[in-house]
Amino acid sequence: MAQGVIEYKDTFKVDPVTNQNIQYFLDRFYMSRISTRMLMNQHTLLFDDKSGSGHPRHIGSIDPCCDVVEVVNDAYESSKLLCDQYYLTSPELNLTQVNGKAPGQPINIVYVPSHLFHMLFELFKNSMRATVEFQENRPTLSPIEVTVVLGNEDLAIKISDRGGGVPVRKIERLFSYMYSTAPRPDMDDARNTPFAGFGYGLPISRLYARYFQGDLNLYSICGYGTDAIIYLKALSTDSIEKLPVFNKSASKHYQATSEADDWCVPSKDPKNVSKQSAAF
Ligand code: P4A
Repeated sequence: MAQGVIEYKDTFKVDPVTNQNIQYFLDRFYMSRISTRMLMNQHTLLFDDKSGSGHPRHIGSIDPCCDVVEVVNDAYESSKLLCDQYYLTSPELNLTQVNGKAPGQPINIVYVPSHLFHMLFELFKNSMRATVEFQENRPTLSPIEVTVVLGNEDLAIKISDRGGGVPVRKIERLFSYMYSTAPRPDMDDARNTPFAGFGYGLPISRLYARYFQGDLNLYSICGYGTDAIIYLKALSTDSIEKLPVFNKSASKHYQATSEADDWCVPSKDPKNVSKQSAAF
């Protein structure tokens, strides 16, 4: 898929309409893929003759008592391993947990731990990279602050870093298949192999969150740092599989986009500034 996007970009120019169409198509395509893989996985895990394989508490890949903080720690440690290997340093983890439903009790939800790990690992890699690169001249690195909160309806995981942040204008691009597709960096350069290459990490992570009715958002303060928040449903009765449908409304998405924009575009050409002010 990425190769296809690269070849498209090499042949045609990148425009907002194409970006929107590719985003719409690939979000739905990858959501179908997440669902298909989940179904295949459940089948093989549940009907495999090798009884006793897999976790005794799990139902296929679903953990009915998923320890969220444990997955956060696992994902942090895995990302830290990579970060130490490439930068010879890594930020510490500062974790706060608030169980708003049962104060003082551990935080457990019904969830697929591998999906949660995937999202957290991606966000930790981003936060570590931003922190190490932004604070390279400092003697100590600011820790990554993680807050896990279980409420009545939502479970939220906030990952805050002091990695310098991203301008608001560029946030959407971090989730764009088209803008984040770039030819792979030279594999000989060890520093550029696993830690770089933004790839599809963020858009796919957001799909994992949305797959069970959650979401993944980035709130960045340019010049300071970034907060990434994963929202999941606290109740398994709300965690319903989200799937695309392929109908008339879906095909309409590709047709109606060539019309003119319904918002004016500010001109960046300084020659036009006086003309615009004159109009007022
Ligand atoms: N600031 N903040 C983030 C990044 C920068 C960031 C960043 C420069 C940009 C690109 C990148 C990795 C990090 C962050 C947390 C996030 C996402 C972005 O979850 O601190 O890879 C190309």
